[in-house]
Order: sequence, then structure tokens, then C-alpha cells
Amino acid sequence: MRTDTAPTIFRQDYVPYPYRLPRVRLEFDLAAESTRVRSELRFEPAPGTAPGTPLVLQGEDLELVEVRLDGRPLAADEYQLADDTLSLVPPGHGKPFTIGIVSLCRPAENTTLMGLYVSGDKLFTQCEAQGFRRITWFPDRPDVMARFEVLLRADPAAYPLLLSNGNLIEQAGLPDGRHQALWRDPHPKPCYLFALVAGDFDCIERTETTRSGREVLLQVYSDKGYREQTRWALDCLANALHWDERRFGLELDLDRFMVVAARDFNMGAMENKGLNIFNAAYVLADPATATDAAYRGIEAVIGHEYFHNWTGNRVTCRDWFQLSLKEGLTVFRDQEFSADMLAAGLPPAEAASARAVKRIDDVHTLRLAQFPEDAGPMAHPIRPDSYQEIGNFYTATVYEKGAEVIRMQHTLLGEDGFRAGMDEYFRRHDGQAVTCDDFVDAMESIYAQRHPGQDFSVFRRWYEQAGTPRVRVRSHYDPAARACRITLEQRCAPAGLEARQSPPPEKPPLHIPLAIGLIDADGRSMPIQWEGEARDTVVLELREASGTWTLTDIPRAPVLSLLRGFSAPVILETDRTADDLALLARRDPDPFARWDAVQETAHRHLQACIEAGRSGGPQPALDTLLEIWRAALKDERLSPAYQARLLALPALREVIDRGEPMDPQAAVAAWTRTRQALGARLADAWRAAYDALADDGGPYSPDPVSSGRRALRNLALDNLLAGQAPGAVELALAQYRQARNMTESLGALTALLQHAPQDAAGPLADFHARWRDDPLVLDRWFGAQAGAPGCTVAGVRALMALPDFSLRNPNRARAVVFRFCLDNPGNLHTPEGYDFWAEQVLALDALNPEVAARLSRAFDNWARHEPVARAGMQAALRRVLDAPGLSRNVREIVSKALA
Ligand code: 0A1
Ligand code: ZN
Repeated sequence: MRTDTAPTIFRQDYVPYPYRLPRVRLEFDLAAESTRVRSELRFEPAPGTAPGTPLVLQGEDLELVEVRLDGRPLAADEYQLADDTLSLVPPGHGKPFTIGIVSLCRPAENTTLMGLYVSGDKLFTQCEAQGFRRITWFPDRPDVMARFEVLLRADPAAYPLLLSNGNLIEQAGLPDGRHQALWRDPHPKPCYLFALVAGDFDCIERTETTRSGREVLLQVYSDKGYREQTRWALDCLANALHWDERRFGLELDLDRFMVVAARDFNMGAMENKGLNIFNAAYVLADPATATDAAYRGIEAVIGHEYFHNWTGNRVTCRDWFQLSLKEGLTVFRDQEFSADMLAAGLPPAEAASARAVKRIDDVHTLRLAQFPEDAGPMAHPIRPDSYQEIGNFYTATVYEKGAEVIRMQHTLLGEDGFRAGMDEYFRRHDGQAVTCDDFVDAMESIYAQRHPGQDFSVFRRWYEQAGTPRVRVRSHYDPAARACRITLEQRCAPAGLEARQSPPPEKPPLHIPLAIGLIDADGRSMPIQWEGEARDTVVLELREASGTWTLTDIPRAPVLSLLRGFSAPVILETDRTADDLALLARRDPDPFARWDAVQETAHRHLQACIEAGRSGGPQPALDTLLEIWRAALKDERLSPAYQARLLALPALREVIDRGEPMDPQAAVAAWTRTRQALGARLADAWRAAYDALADDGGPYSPDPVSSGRRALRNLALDNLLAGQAPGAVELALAQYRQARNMTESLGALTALLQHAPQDAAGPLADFHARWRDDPLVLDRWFGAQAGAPGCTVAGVRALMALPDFSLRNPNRARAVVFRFCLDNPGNLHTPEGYDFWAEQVLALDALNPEVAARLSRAFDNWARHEPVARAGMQAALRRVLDAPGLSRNVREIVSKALA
């Protein structure tokens, strides 16, 4: 993986693999130090393959023992072994042939956590995207799909459980004292979906009956002693199974579905066929150790991986440029699953509010992570055109923007039409490796039936274009004609490195569905006459650079409620006044648009504060925002969960990102001052809310109503501390002491660390003493400190010097190093902070390039910063780029940043 120059791979260069691989047999002699892999690959030439076409297999960090062709050992001059490939010319008779390979790999030395690796005393694999080549030589590409048979052999004392994909065929002891297990997966799959797990685990299981009446076994495996913490994950898995049947008619195609928790894992989880491997953080939960947010996170990730069984595994990607085919679609599916689970069982009004909260959280994530990506050097379309390292393209764009592109198709087709499109997609492509175009073709076939004369040709540009489009909205009301004219104009500036091209690439208009509504000055909804009926919300479909709509029968001048439900991933530019926004912030019946109006009001205030700080002018008045907040806090018709969203200031990173230029220190100052002022001036209301939201003493449940109450109560505590309200510290200390679940104790600890660090010492010591042996909870302890404004570079280094710290465990590295670099801008943006970042990127890169590359992204937008920060970040990037032995992963990121 280490190179000085990294070749660029282009989507256009795709060529099919010349050989088919119907069957694969793998035999593993498993041991941590050295594992021996014997493979038998049954190839046949694809139609049209010329005799003499070389067979090329990938391999990385492997030791070759032997190669056989149809059972005959090959001499060294009968095959070529290059850096990362093994190639040979197969017999030219056009018939099937078998390649046998024996090789060794070294799991205990594998700190990359790709391929076969050790975590604790267990063995795990991670093969997506290109990890299988670290296990054995193989055509490591997603369009080569094979039926796998896997024999695992190991010492039963060290590895009593031996798992792989599919069905367990037999298990037996061996004369040499070891044992073995034979697994067969009935479904053809690409090697990135292969998995094996070996070790000693606790397991809980249950059977569920699928809608066609089959009994299936669901199992969750965890470290010994953690069985009770896997119940929620198993419930979520059963819910996911039934939800996919109800909503998409998709049934589990296996007799057995396993989820295994791993302590060391680069990402969230992996959808290996029938054997999902999860970061333990997305499996383990009980009320004492997991927050409400962690419960929801587990539900989302369990759902996501389960849904991949159809969208990703049954129908997979032809090549890695098509990654959003499975990821965007599966994120959309997990978002809908979570929303449906939140709304389940609630009366309609509350159900709508619960769904809106989920939508707000998803949009918040998109704006926080994807919008900056789309404006920086790594900007790429959801279907990228090129990459150097595919590991760098598991991005917010491919995942979250990809999900928005699917959601827009859902909006354009409607629930029924979208479902028909999905059915058509599976009808055409079940069992195949396909492209994003194939997916859109299936959707378009339904769209064209239902909207004669229209197609998706403009819509497809969402797959081709990078950058966040801006939509300018202007409106004019004519009282005499009782008509409102709305004009939309779109443009998309060159994204990231496109700006360097001359001429910059042309960006034709996109197909943008913009959901809007009208309200009058009293906040009442004004229905719109649309396609023969009166509607509160209509969708304007902009397909050209600009478009105008005239809405008639509008009795009074309206205020426009725009981008309802966030109907498209765009940035709005409007002529709405502060008063318009304030009206929407209090009265918009669309809960998303109402939240957005509060956010926009807060953003405008924060930018005005930054500007005042810069020019030395007077600080802007807080009154408008204050009154909006007061009204939201006192509005008893709102659910506490929704109130908690309305009353959250935009994240500091969003505030920094809006600056022109970005000025982290000025943003920290403005944000901190605003939080203090809002907390202080609303102290009485916050205190009343805090008291009213006290726990009712019943058993813990992560349901949306009680978790919403806890969220708002923690926010109240945070505001009381921010505003230095009398007695706030005592309140936090009491909440910490009396906490009945992790949401309460972590809420108190975090608020103290943020606003009253001098009073946090007691709870911090207590927390550590209580949880020192639970790695996931200890991550929380580390993270709360690394993200606190009082944690300087010296402070984060002190955390890293503790015996509990290790850079090798990605969760711990994320809790400390990432948390500091992403959530502590006041301390990061200092000369020592820049040095720290460079040093940590390099230290991580020597161990784990995938994780290092993610940290290296923290400086993507250095060039948009004010001069001092800009120079400091640029120098740190240079230092990384000039370091010897950089991985391809980090090299791609920093060289693009500096390009
Ligand atoms: N397909 C997984 C994501 C994933 C990608 C790479 C990994 O290892 C480097 C692990 C997981 C998902 O979308 O959940
Ligand atoms: Zn996924």
C-alpha cells in the first residue's frame, strides 16, 4: 500500500474480467502468528476470451508457497509474481481449469485491520473494498461472483467457534487435536463479502418466521460476559427482517443470519453475506452503558447491514465506482426504517413529529459532513469518475448525498412508484453485478409509464456532478391578481479541484424537486391550487437553469416555506427577511422547514457576531433569536425531542464552515458568547423545563418519547451551566450522582466539562473508576474530555499518555485524536494543534492507513481559512506529504488538498 506515486484509476476504463469463477474452495489453517490458506479456484473463460489471455490475480502482503494448475505444481517460470499480482497464462483449450494456491499471511502483525487480523484473542476478516487480496491471491473485484465453500481448522482451546458465510455443513475434531468446520454459502458472491471469524464468544439467538413461512435463525455473538448487552441488537435485527418484508417485499434468503461484535474495526459494520461483522459500538447496549443516541445508532446500523443483503449482496456493484448503487440506496432504506420504527405505535401527529426529528438529524449530518466535502478538494459526484485509493471514497457524498439522490427519486415517483421501481430493479438484476445507470433505468421505466413524455435524462446528472447546487428563490405577490409568482434559478459553482481546470467544466442544470408551502402573516397555511386540488405543500420541479411558477387564488401576501422536508440536497438563497424567518420559525406547519428557519436565524446571528468581532462594531441584538427560543421552549404542543432540535444552536463546525473566510477562533468566540447569553437570559425557562422533565422513575426505555425528554433535559442542563445560572453546577453534580442511565450520567459529565471544568474532577474520577474495564464506556470518558474547550494540546497528549490509550484501536483513536481534531477547534487551530494533527496522521498511517486517511481529511478546507490558520494548516499538510513511506490512502488526500 506504500508508494511514492499513486496511479489514478478511471471509471471509463472498466473492462469485464476475462474469466468466470463459478466455484471457490478455501481451506484455512488458522493461527494468529501465521495462517495458511489453500485455495482451489475453478475458472472458465468468459465468452469471447481469446486463448492466451492472461489470468491476473491480486495479492498483498502474502507469502507464496505453491501454485498448481489442474493439480500440477507450477515451476517458478510458469507464472509471474509482481508486487501485488500473480499472473499466468492458462491452457488455451477454452475449457474450465483449476488454479490451486497455497499461501501464508500473518494476522497478528496486521495492524491495518484489512484482510485477516487479530482483535483481542480472536480472528476477524474485513474484505471490502480490497481486503481479500490480503488473505489469498484472487480476482479481487466485485463483478467476479463465486460460490464459496470454506473449511476452517484451528486449535479448539484458542478458537472454539469457527464461523464463515452461509450454512454450517459439518464440524469435527481432528486427529492432531485441532477441530474443523465446513461452511457452504449457496449464493454466489464477490470476495468482498467473504468473512470468517474464530474465537470464543457469547451468543444469543432466536428464530423468526419469514412471510413465506420459513424459520430462520438470528444470532448475535459478543465477547464473553457481554451477552446481556446484545438483546437490543437482536430485537433490531428481527425488526429489520420484518420491516424489509412489509415495506419492500424482501425476504431473508438464508437459514441463518449472524452478527458478530469486534472490538477493533475500521468502520461501523460490514454486510458479509450471512455473517455481518460489527464494530462493538454498534452492537452492545444496556441502559447503564449506552446513551439513547447509541441505541438509535445500533438500530440504524443493524438495519443498514441487514438491508444490504438485498441492496448490495443479491444485487451488487459492477465496479467500485458504483459504490453508491448499494450505499446510497441502503442508507435511504435504513433512514426510512429508523423513521418507521420511531413513529410506530404513535398517534398520527406525534408520529409525524417523530419522523421529522429523524429527518432533521439526517439533514444535519449531511450539512455537517457532506456539504464541506462537496466544497473542498475531495469533491466528487456520488458516482466518482476516478480515484487513487478506493478506501478514500467511502464518503459522506457516496453515502449521505447518495441517499438524498435516492430520496428525490422516491419523491418524484411517490411511495408506490418507488416500490414498483425497486421490484423492477430486482426483477432485472437479481444475482448480478450492475451499475448506478441500471438502477436509474429501472426507476425510469416506471416514471415514464406514469408521466408520459417525461424521463430521467436530466435527473441522471445528479450521478455525474459534484458540488452542492444553489437555488435562488424570488417571489412577487400581485394583490390585484391574487397571484404569487415564484422564480427559481439554479447554479453550481466548480467543485473542489474543478476550479483549477481551464475552462472549468460545464455544469448543466439538475432536476430539482423543491417542496414549498405558503403561510400568511398569522402563520396560517394558505392552500395552493395544484393539479385540480387544494394542497398545503406542492413540489416545484426545476429542470432548467431557471423556472417560474404562478400560483393563483392566493388571498393575501404569503411568506414562503421552502425546501419542506429537505426535498433536495441544495443550498437556498432567498430574499426572506428576518421577520419572515421569525414567522416561519414560530409557525411553519412543516416541522423540517420550521427547524430550518430557526437554524437560519441562528446562523445569521452568529455570522453577525463574527463580523462585529472583526470590525470592532457593536454586538448584534439577540432578541429575535431569544424570543424564538423562548416560544419554542414554552410550546407545550411540541414533542420534547423536536424541541431539543429547535433549541440546538448550529454546530460549531457548521458556523466555522459558513465563514468567508473561515475563522475558527472568531467562530468559537461568537458561538461561546451566544450560548452563554441564551443560557443566561432564558435561565428561568430552562430551569422550569429541567424540573418538569424529571425522570418518572419507571424502567428505562429508548423509545422516542422518553429519550426526547432526556435529550431536552440534558440540553436544559447544558444551557443552565452555559449561562452560569445559580445552582447549575450543583444540579449537574446531583444529576451525575443520581443518574439512572448513561444518557443522564454522560449528559451531566459532558455539560460540566464544557462549562465548569473545575467542577468536573469528581465525576470524571468516579466515571473512570466505574467503567475502566468497559472499553466502549471508557471511549466516552476519553471523548468527553478531548472535545471540551479546556482540553489543550497538552491536555490531549496527557490523555494519550494514559495506560488505557492505544492508537491501534480505532474506537479509542477516534474518541481522543479525532474528537480533538474535529470537535475542539479552539485548541486545534493553534501552532501546537497543527503540529499535533500532522504527527498523529503520520503515526496512524504507519499502523492503519484507512483510519489515518480519515484523520487527514480534517484539513481539506485549509485554503478557505483566514491567513494565519491557512498558513499553519498548509505547512502541516506539507509536512505530511513530505514524510517518507506515506500510504496511498493519505497521499491521495493530502496531495489533492495541496494541489
Ligand atoms: N459496506 C460497509 C462499509 C465498510 C467499508 C469498508 C470497511 O472496511 C474498511 C468496513 C465497512 C457499510 O456500508 O456498512
Ligand atoms: Zn453500507
